[in-house]
Amino acid sequence: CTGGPVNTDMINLSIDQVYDLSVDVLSRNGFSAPHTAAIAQTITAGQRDDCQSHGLYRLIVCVRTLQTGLVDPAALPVVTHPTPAVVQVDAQRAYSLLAFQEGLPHLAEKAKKNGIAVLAINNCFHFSALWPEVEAIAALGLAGIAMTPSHSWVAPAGGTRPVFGTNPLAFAWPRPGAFPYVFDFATSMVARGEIELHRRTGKPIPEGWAIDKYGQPTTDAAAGMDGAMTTFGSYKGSALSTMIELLAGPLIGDWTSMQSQAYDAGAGATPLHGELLIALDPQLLGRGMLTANTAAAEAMLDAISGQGARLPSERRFKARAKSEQEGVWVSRALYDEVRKLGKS
Ligand code: NDP
Ligand code: PYC
Repeated sequence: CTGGPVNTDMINLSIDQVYDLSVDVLSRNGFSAPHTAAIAQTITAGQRDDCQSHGLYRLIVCVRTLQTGLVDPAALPVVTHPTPAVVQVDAQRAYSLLAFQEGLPHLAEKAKKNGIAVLAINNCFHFSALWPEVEAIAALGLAGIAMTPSHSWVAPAGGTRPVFGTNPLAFAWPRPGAFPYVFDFATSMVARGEIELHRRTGKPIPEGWAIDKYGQPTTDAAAGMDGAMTTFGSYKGSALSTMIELLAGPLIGDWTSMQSQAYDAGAGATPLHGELLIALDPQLLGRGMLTANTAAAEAMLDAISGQGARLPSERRFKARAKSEQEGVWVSRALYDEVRKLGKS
């Protein structure tokens, strides 16, 4: 989700301006106040952290999806408690973010009672990066894992026809007095949003990201979107993506990416499916040695960064600090397109 270089075609916005613009676009287009706030917060966080594929650009996708009539802009999530360690939130075909907000306190409470807990979100349209959610879990002192399917855009390693979604996997580990350790990546070579941004700006994509509809490697973003994206790490990414389909799909009574794609039937809406989140409590699982365990974890993480290797999310945390000081840079073309969506 990395950003591009800053140049004269870009304009500077404060973080508050990004949030206000998001609220304006979402509310004018018909999202209810709670959904508007939840979506605007996540889009603002994405732009602030220089995650261009999941920042302001996603407003265009949200509005386009709303115009298909498929997403419910106001449905309230319904929370149930099937077991002491499981909270299930039915998003009722609205976007996922309000369902996550509703489910998070229950997830944390259950993890702190049981050592481990699961939040299953069902029936949600899902456009967002997963790091804000695992970071929120880590902020409560818990380790967090999140995963979700999407639309079947990605071919399995060794194949040429799309089966998997871009299926992100995110993990956060709470660290004393520091940002948590966080990774969050698509199990495809890149997020679909990244290829879409290349297509929109007419840039070629690097070799290896996608194949065309004849199964041939391509550097043409549109041809790659018509064909199939590839998994990262060959058969390893393919297997991880399969796991995500199973755990965040049939395991929790929800759709695979193929089912989401079939339901969409060419409408071009955000994918509709489930999301699985797992929280683990280091206090309860650590055999009473929290201080020693934390020290061991810190020593291991320091051994990574101590040799100059960068930790995932370091770029993002640096971007966050910079944005908080200087605001964010947005391409004028994107800004103009987004602003038009807010005009009634
Ligand atoms: P990237 O390949 O850009 O990076 C993903 C992760 O790897 C980040 O944690 C990033 O940290 C880290 N990273 C990148 N480069 C390095 C490096 N050199 N050393 C160490 N760590 C590194 O992202 P993707 O294109 O795979 O995914 C982007 C986003 O898209 C994710 O947030 C994901 O959740 C979202 N997404 C959402 C989907 C959905 O259905 N909702 C579907 C697919 C993706 P940093 O951020 O600091 O660069
Ligand atoms: O960028 O791959 C992606 C994506 C799919 C759904 C939301 N983001």
